[in-house]
Amino acid sequence: MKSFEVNFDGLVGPTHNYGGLSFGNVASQSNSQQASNPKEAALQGLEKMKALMDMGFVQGVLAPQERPDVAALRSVGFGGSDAQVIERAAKEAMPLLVASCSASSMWVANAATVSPSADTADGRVHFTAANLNCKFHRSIEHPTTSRVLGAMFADQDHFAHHAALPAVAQFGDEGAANHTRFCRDYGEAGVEFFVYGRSAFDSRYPAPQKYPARQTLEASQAVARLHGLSDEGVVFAQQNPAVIDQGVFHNDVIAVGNGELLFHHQDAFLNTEQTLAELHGKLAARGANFQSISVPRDQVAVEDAVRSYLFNSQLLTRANGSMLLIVPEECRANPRVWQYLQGLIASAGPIAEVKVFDLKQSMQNGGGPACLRLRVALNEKELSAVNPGVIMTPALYETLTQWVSKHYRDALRENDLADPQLLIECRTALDELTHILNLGSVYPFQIN
Ligand code: SUG
Repeated sequence: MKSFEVNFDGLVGPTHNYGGLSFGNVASQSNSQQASNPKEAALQGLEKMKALMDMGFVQGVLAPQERPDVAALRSVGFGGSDAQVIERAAKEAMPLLVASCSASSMWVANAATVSPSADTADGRVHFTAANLNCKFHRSIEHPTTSRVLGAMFADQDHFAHHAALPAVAQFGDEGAANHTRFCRDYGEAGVEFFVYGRSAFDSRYPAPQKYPARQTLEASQAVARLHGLSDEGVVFAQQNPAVIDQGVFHNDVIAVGNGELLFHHQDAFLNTEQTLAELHGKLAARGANFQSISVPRDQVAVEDAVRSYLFNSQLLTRANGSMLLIVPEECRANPRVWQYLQGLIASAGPIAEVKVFDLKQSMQNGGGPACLRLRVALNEKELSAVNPGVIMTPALYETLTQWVSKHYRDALRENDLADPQLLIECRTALDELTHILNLGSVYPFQIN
């Protein structure tokens, strides 16, 4: 049976703004308080989805969330009508209003961890929504994420959904941003690679000193257990704490993998040789020929990787078997990174082509091409069981582009978040979206 890797991209929500909410994420901190352009952000994301669809990849779309999250504000003591809740939060606790307005669900690499059916004990595709509990503005995503994923992958014969892990720092889970799957073919059993930033219960593991390590070993192990992965099908590795302290807040800021290839920075992992050897051995046992490309620090410093998001790229296998790297415009703007990429293409290795996309609106919050997509490997049968409303087509692209143009503002500043009209605009847009994508009722305002 044929199998595919489907990229589900997060559609940028109408409240996209620069709230400076993510300590440890250099872009989020340095662009705090700038005016954002939600319309441009959403259209940039849609352009990427369309381009991948036009290249022949199966492309999906993942809906944004209801923001401001009035329920989150109510849960911390703001009462009255919805408009009063927003007004009071704006007056008394602006940082909480900003957090409740974040469009951060667009970075769907953090929505969930997904294990394809070829890897799991019960032969179903497993999803665990990420609790994202390192940051308040992200910790409020998972209930709606679960409902949206449930509406997209509803068929219980093929899809199994797990609720987010316990909402404590010891089980900090950031989803697929710290998870990579290697395989010979998407439909064959592979090896799932979990990268964690620290151990919650074992003090022998080093931890970063300056910035938080969002993903714990214990969370990664829990996800592997929930998904029914075998010991032969998993590798756990610690991220280098020194790079977390330089702004590498997820593994997908320093490494990307696809098929049999891992493309990573020399300083990405704590025990690089051991990690690569384990991946090689376990993949060899699966009949796969694991390869890695290590980018040396004297060609691309960690700082350049963080600024350019070289590794937050999408590594895609084309029909002819060669690989394509989708990078953000910031890679072309960085002379060292761009020179490295020219050399990489000229080397006649597995990566044959680089394509550049303008994702500046998302990048300014630390979200590159890879953050914006959730990968789901599916066989033909599973693909036909996915809600067809969320699979990108030329007609859906047109409809979504018009929907964005109709409902989104082209400038948003902190003061605008206090406007109760913004909530009405968002709900109106999202209500229409659930019809376009055929999701049913998934948002709090549709349920309560
Ligand atoms: O969680 N930024 C996101 C970016 C997530 C990127 N995802 C991956 N690398 N997979 C985060 O830090 C910033 C929001 C703000 O500051 O307004 C933010 O949440």
